[in-house]
Amino acid sequence: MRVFLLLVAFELSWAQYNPNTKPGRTSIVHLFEWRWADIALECERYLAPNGFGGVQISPPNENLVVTNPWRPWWERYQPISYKLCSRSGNENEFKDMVTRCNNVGVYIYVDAVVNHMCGAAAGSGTHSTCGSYFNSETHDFPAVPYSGWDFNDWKCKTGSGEIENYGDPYQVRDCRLVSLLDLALEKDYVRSKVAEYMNHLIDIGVAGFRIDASKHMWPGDMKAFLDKLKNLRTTWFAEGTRPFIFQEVIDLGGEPIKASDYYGNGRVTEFKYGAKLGTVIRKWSGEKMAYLKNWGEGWGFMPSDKAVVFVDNHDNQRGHGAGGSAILTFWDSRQYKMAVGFMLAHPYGFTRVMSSFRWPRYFENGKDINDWVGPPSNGDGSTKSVTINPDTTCGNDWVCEHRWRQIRNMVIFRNVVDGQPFTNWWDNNSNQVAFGRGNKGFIVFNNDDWNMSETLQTGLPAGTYCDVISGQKEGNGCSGIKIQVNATATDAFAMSALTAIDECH
Ligand code: QV4
Ligand code: CA
Repeated sequence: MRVFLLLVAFELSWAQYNPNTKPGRTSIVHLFEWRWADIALECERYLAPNGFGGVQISPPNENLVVTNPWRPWWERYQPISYKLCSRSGNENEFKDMVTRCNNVGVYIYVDAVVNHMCGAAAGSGTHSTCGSYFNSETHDFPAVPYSGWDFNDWKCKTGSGEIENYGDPYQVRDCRLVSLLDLALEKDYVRSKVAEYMNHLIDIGVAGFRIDASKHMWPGDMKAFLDKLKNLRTTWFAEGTRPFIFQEVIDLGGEPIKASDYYGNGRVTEFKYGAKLGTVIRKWSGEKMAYLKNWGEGWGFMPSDKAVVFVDNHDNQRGHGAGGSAILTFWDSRQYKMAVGFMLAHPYGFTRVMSSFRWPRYFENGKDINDWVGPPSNGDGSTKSVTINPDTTCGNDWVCEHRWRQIRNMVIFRNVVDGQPFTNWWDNNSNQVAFGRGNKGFIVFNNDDWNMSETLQTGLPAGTYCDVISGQKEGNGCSGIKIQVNATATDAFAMSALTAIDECH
């Protein structure tokens, strides 16, 4: 009997680390600020055919409408209610997206903002995305409903009511993050409301959650609402499947709150990953790619099976959150492609690809004063649709990094080499490196300022391969570089990635 109980407990918690993506699909993409109607189309026309496993979406619940500055992207992190009603669309559009994406095997991961409601100075009225009334002074959110008793004010001990010192875990969990009204998650009522919201999403068919601001919630309070979650819909998922959970905790070291405090609830975002990889690819602080030989836990990162990894996210691509100027983004496209290529080729962590919109970036004294600018929008504030150009890139200022050939092909590469060991590392003790993934794939990077001509051990079966960075397999040929793999070796010249699926013969 005891053994039986242990097994059940193990299965319940294990499932939350499992991203629930379809077998052979190993990455998700964050379609930041996209409309639900556009995501549904993208699942069908692009993500499913190219092997993407899922989409992280922007918060789907009703939020504060901020007009000064004009409709910033960050208004979506100020909840007013749990109605599915935002600039991305209404509940019907949300349901249509989930159904259509699920039907083509691309799953939806919701950004759940449950640590807080809107900022204390938001005021009162119906300036919210669904027109629900609220009053931030009296802490009234009748559309949930939450009232004064459901917030942490009495619990927070700082004079300002704000988090003043990240060295004090009590402040970080019980006080306000940038004035956002902090929910009393120790109350069963609040936990139930949060779980009700998340279960509503599970009923519609989502596969998991990014949990925003997890550092600002006690792991035990989170466990309490996570334990109330249902299993996923059996229309699309196996009986007994638990929602995938990944928690946003920024742990760059040096604070008492650690990413490891949260392993019991699910995976955790590994923010050291993008900060370090950016530093290496930029060759800052004496770093070089040769040092990537022991990338992963060897660099002090969390265990691979707990980590969600990414080169940049919606915060640090514009100077919010963690990582500072080391973070690589689409603005530095060549180095960015190298970083994303490295991430997708390397076995460490569960990978998330970023997909952004362009904004009028403008630095003053080292700070981007337009870091607030919201998604491409019309005069009335509604979000513009994602148009697709004849060359498959996106219009209307949507960047669509996930459609860049090198990134899309590396998403496929990761699927092909899934489960294969990290093998045949080579480096020139500088910034030329190469490695294989068993006998399925091989990748070469040249981030030095000089050409590279080497004969390398690839581990691949002999044959002719298409490099999927410079081009890809087209018909019986390669649109980019063609590489001959002899019995054991190949000549490689640039950043090249070879996969068995792109064999030319
Ligand atoms: C400001 C002052 C306050 C003041 C208040 C008065 O900072 O001290 O009391 O005005 O009105 C926006 C503004 C911010 C403003 C706040 C409240 O930028 O200046 O406070 O609203 O009106 C996003 C943005 C924030 C934004 C927030 C809410 O990044 O700038 O705040 O949304 O709209 C830490 C956390 C981590 C967090 C990261 C950014 O540990 O959890 O900071 N990351 C997540 C999300 C992020 C989001 C939040 C958390 C909050 O990824 O996008 O913040 O939900 O590292
Ligand atoms: Ca809190």
